[in-house]
Amino acid sequence: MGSRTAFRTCPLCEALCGLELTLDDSGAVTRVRGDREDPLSKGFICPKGATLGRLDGDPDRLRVPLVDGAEAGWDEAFAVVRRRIAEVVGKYGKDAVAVYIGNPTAHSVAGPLYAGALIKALGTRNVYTASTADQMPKHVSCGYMFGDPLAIPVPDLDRTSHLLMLGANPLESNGSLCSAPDFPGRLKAIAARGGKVTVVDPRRTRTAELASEHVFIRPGTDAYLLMALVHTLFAEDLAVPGERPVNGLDDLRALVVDFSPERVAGVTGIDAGTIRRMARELAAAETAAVYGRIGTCTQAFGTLNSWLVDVLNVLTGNLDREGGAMFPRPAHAPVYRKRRPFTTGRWRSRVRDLPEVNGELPVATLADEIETPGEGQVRALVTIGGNPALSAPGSERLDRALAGLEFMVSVDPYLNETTRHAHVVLPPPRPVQTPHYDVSLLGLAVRDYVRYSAPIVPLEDGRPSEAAILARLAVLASGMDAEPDALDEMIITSTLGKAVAMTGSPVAGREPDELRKMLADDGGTPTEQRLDMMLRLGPYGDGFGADPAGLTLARLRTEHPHGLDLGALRPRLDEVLCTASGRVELCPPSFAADADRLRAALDEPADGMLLIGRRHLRSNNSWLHNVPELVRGSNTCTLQLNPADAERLGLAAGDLVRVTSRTGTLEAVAEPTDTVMAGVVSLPHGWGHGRAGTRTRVAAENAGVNVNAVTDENEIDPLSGNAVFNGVPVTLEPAS
Ligand SMILES: Nc1nc2c(c(=O)[nH]1)N[C@H]1C(S)=C(S)[C@@H](COP(=O)(O)OP(=O)(O)OC[C@H]3O[C@@H](n4cnc5c(=O)[nH]c(N)nc54)[C@H](O)[C@@H]3O)O[C@H]1N2
Ligand SMILES: Nc1nc2c(c(=O)[nH]1)N[C@H]1C(S)=C(S)[C@@H](COP(=O)(O)OP(=O)(O)OC[C@H]3O[C@@H](n4cnc5c(=O)[nH]c(N)nc54)[C@H](O)[C@@H]3O)O[C@H]1N2
Ligand code: SF4
Ligand SMILES: [Mo]
Repeated sequence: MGSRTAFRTCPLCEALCGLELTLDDSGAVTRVRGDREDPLSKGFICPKGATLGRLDGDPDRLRVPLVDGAEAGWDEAFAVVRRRIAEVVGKYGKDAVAVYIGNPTAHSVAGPLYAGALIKALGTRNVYTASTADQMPKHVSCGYMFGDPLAIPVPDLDRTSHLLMLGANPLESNGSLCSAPDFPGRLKAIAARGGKVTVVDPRRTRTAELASEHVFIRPGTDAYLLMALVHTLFAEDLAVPGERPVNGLDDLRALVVDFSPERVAGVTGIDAGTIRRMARELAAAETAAVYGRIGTCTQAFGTLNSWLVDVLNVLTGNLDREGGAMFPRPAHAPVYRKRRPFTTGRWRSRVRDLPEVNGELPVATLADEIETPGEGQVRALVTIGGNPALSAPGSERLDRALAGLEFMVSVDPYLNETTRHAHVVLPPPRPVQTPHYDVSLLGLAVRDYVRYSAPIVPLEDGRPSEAAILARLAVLASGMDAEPDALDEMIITSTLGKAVAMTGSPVAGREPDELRKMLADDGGTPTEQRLDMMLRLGPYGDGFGADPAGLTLARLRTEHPHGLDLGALRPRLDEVLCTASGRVELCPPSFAADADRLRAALDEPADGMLLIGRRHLRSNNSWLHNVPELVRGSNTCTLQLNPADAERLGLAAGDLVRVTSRTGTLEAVAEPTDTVMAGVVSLPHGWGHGRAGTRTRVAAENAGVNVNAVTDENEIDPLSGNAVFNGVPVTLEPAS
């Protein structure tokens, strides 16, 4: 049998590795290797990427729509969705239809390009995403500090000489809000060039082991540590923001006065001398970057943490300079765009009165909105690539709530814990049939880089791409009687219309029809034409011929099939900054006010056992447990605890332990290990498979337990609405 080779970006995690796939005549993937010619990943690959072929060819993947559990044609399935959504809107109004968008949507072209149109067409305020179970605090902190929630500085890994990393474990996760293939190699290189990596984590992770120094911290107390670091910089005259335009320096100085290293040592478990040394090292380093990830976001003080991380970057003069924390410049995002300064709370949730953030409401309150009767109650749900029945805080309650919806439609390749509740499931095609361009992630990469992967295997007749599925949902939700392509046409027309009217745009003053024709002349699907438009209007684009050497999608496809390196990150704060004041806001009033909550909790540290999460290299949230190669071997869904705690509780390795919290109870296998600090227990998320009505056979045999049965949907970071997965108070006892 013949075979062929194709190249594409791995769609599974934020590392953006280039892959080399071998396919047989039938279009099945027979081998996956790292693409050595990819200028960013240079052949790096992990076990997940290596098994992409198994995921792609998974026999449990749905091939046709399901309507009430039975296979159906596409037209029939869309007709049911149209009718049922119209019914719910007719009876209860637009807010009765909620949307939940999950993590894989951030890795697709379809999500960023079409989900917004769907939300607009539905006209609902009930928008939920995995962001409020993840990085929303970072959006809020960057929104208020820099004016743009998407202006997230990333550590300049390849040039920094000092990296302070909190709540991140890139040796398992491969990095997040910092796209860097071979993150481990890049960390090792810091030490090799004489630099230092310090890791702050309640567990001695593989990343901590690789680091120059590991500092244990009590879960949920990073804000105290960060406050004390800022305190020390001021107290020792080490705060030097340099030329950067900043506001609020004096307010900040006053705010941190109470948080001396001595004052926070007890609550954090870190002695004052260590904190002071950490601050001095940060200030003394030639270049340094502070980087906080999910361990610091999914906390009661998630926004304060995310803010203070960048405060440290500013105060040590490292924001927006080589080797510090820098803003990538994605090729598809126009820099001439006008932006309104960021604000939250433009509307509030009905039941718990929680503020809207970034156009959405906290997933932690989705169950409230479904269960609580009254005007505006959620009666229908659209999910796109999400599994909140496992991933949301307090998810067992949400799982029950989903069962009570009048209508639910899911765009998802699997019948899993969430989609089993859907009346209609619309499966997107296989990864190799799907175009790939990282709209959401290229703006977080450690070098400016761009890559487009065209589909390798054509779609079967009549099978829509995921983009076409979302476009069709948007069109039907708007009540239009049009083809899905009409949506792309509207968006292209409106974008070009704005671009020609805007000073500073590369096409200012030109004729939109002429530009439209140039896109059409290059061919491609409507989705590709939109990508082409974005690239051509972007900072490296050809400006529709204005810069003949500039980027177009066609050029990227034909001349750079392995991706294109656009260089190391360059300072660009002036391009990014869009606060009302035009300066970096170092001490936004709502953050300063939230520091009162921090101060209040200082004298009442949580006692008892605290639960945190963890990730394993061979897993990816809830949905790679159906790949045999990734679940083979020892059980990773164990409750890790310190040997001293295990002994006190009479638990030995392999014993079943009952974990109880305010919201529920679960039983897990105990794994005593001194990598976890005393008083802390850790259980990974994304498990708890094998439920009735699911169709993921391998996962069912490796079910594990759902940690979110004991996390608490009532606990959130108030500024961002983000879920609190770390520092959950639990009690333990041997299970009989
Ligand atoms: N293999 C694999 N890779 C993944 C994923 C996966 O599930 N598996 N998921 C992807 C997704 S969606 C994301 S968002 C990223 C996340 O990427 P990372 O942020 O790197 O995620 P984790 O590996 O969970 O690392 C978080 C660390 O925070 C620590 N931690 C817990 N509580 C606290 C605390 O209170 N303070 C501090 N300082 N640390 C704490 C944990 O012990 C853990 O080591 O990973 C992505 N990559
Ligand atoms: N306790 C605890 N809970 C957590 C976390 C934690 O650290 N601890 N982490 C949180 C984080 S960071 C995240 S991001 C969330 C993730 O939360 P979710 O996004 O809700 O959950 P996933 O497990 O990523 O589910 C992904 C879904 O997308 C589907 N899917 C896969 N590929 C595609 C595709 O190409 N198209 C479409 N349409 N669907 C696809 C899968 O079948 C699956 O149903 O979980 C959060 N939950
Ligand atoms: S590190 Fe991430 S992007 Fe790279 S191969 Fe693994 S899953 Fe894919
Ligand atoms: Mo995530």
